[in-house]
Amino acid sequence: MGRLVVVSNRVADPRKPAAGGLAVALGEVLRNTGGLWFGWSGAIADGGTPGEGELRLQQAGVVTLATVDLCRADHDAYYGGYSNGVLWPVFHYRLDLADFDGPGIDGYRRVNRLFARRLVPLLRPDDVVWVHDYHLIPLAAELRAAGCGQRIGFFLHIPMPPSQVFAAIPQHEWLTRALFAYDVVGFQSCTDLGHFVEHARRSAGAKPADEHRLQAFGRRLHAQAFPIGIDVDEFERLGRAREAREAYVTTRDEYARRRLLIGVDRLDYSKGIPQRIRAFRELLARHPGNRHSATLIQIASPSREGVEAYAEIRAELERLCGAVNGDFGDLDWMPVRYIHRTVARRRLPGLYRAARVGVITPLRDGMNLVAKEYVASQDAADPGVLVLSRFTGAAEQLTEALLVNPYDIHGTAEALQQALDMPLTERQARHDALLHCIREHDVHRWCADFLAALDASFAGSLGHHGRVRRQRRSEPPPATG
Ligand code: ADQ
Repeated sequence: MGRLVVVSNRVADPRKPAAGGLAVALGEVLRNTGGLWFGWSGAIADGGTPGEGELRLQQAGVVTLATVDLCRADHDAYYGGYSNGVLWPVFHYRLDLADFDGPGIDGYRRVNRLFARRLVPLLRPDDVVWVHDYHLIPLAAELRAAGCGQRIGFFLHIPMPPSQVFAAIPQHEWLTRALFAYDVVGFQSCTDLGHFVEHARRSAGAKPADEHRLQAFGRRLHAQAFPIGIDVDEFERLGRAREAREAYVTTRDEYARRRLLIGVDRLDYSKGIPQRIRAFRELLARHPGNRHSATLIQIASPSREGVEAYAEIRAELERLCGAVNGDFGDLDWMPVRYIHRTVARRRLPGLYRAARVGVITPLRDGMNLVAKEYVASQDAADPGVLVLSRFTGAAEQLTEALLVNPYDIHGTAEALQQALDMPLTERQARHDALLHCIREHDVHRWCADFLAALDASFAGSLGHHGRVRRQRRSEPPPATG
């Protein structure tokens, strides 16, 4: 394989453990190929010119980090406007929250074009380019328009909605065409892949070429599900380290007389946190034996605070937690501990391990890695129980979890009770099966499978086209489209 070039909205220094499993896995391949990681620096240059941004190069060992600053107008339109005001809600089936009338599309387009302009001079002919996530859907089309014939793959970390939902985006045809500029497009689950294939068929008349390939717009695209995993060994190592052990002991001692449930999320409306609090309330109401005992720790890290829908969910959550504590709490027992903070990654395994139940109930989630981290952190001799939303990508794999419909508050409350009551032998059997599954589908396999498909696809597309042709850039329809 040639040099790997990773492109994502944010760039992580793969040497820093705080970067997480994805950065560790990508960092490993980047190190082996002496690769390049390209993306937004995270800096917003006030007063900068739209469509312009300085490129910075920095060495992290053998890996080159290449970042671009964005001006305020570009950042607001590309990141807050189109990526998180249109694509994120629609891809999570939330048409009600999408701001279709906003001016974001122009900035989205401009920033993708800027990234392509800055990236092209850094590329070598045999590079393999791997683009990540919804912020960068049109990047390959921009690179192709600039004459890039390299292998380019795309992985969508969030769900792919059904065709009828996706088609609500005024620019959906442009987005579909843009995806066909890649050689490989990867999805988290078979459900997501099915939605994409159906949409490509309906809106672009795409025809199946062979098992994984679709033909449309004069190109062959390899589309496949590559469920992302965690680095199980790295997470287990974290769990054995001092900070995780301290977090475990402190939490276990503090809640010695309680039965702990835990939820860990970014504070996002897709994560189903208010529904989770309502289900916990229902548990206390319907099963009074849990009073003075069951305690839910909900950690929700601040996220996209500039976007309106996020301020609303924060206020709703504070209200709900306050009401549960007011109605059910006592001088010596607070039923819900809501923490609006990011917990250090090193402490997470200890917290997960101290909890008898992991409550992971998003309304919609591409995969959900917290579910996998919870399983990896358990004591195999006395493991906790995973209660998991059936609307996560993880539910396609983690079938030994207690799968719930998070909209069904009563049903979720009953599953929480079942988890709290589950006998040891059943907990062990389920945990064993879950651990086996997350080991088999870890982040290294995800990385290797995707890159193998990208490697193989190149031969296919060359065979088809004879040589890579410079493509015309396609303009998105106006925002009102
Ligand atoms: P996210 O929506 O951010 O990711 P998720 O997969 O659950 O969701 O979490 C990613 C990482 O963030 C995990 O390693 C987790 O430990 C960490 N994290 C989450 N909340 C935290 C908190 N409060 N404090 C500390 N750490 C926290 C997107 C998609 C997901 C997909 C991932 C990876 O939305 O569906 O699983 O990308 O593809």
